[in-house]
Amino acid sequence: MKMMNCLIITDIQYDFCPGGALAVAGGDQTIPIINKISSKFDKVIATQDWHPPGHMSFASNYGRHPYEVMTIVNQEQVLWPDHCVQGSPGARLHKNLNLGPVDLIIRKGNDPNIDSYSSFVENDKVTKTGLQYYLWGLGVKHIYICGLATDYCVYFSAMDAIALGFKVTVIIDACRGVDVPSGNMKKVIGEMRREHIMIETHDVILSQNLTSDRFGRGK
Ligand code: VGL
Ligand code: ZN
Repeated sequence: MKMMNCLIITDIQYDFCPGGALAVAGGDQTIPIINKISSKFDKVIATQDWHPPGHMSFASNYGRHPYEVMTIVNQEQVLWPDHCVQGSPGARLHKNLNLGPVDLIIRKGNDPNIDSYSSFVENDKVTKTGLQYYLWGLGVKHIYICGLATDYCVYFSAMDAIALGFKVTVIIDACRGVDVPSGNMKKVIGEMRREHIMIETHDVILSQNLTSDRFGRGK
C-alpha cells in the first residue's frame, strides 16, 4: 500500500506578508514555491490564523508594545500586533496562493483566551484542532510543512507532528520566520533537527519522487 503524504501550507495570509500587520520579511516569496509543489502531495491542508477582536495575544489589550514577552497565567506569551482578525482583509489567504490542490482549510486561534501556533494543538497543549484524526484517518504517514512563520506556526506544528508519530519534513525555502526574540530562528532549527525533523529545500523534495502528481496537474 502506498505511504500517504500531505503538505501543510501554514498561514499564507495578508497579515503575515509584507505590508501586513505582522509582516514576515519575504513572506510572499514562499507563494510561487508552494504553488510549484502543492499538487505533488496526496493531501493538502492550508491553515488560517483566525482570531476574534481583542484576542489575548494582542499587545493592544495590555497597553504594551508588540513583540514584547509577557507572562500570562504562568505562560510566556509573545505579544503580537493585532493580526488575522476574523473576517478582516488581513486574515484572508493571499490571492496568489493556488487553492486548487487544497483539500482542507484548518482555522486556529478562534478562542479569545488561548493562542494557537500549532496546526494540531493550541498553546494550552490540550485543545486539539482535530487535524491529527483527519490525517490518521486517511493513513497519512509523512507530513511536509511550509509557510509562515518558521519559528512559530511551522515550528510548533512540526514538533507536534513528530511527537504524534508522523515523519516530518520542513520545506525550508518555502518558509520565512520572524526571529522574535532575536536568535529564535537558529534555536528552533536546532531543536527541530534534534527531534529528527528533516529540513530540506523544495527542489530536493521534488527530486525524491514523492510525486503522486494528483489529477495530472502541476507538472
Ligand atoms: C503566527 C504569531 C502569531 C504564525 C500566528 O502564524 O506563525 N505567529 N500568530
Ligand atoms: Zn496569531
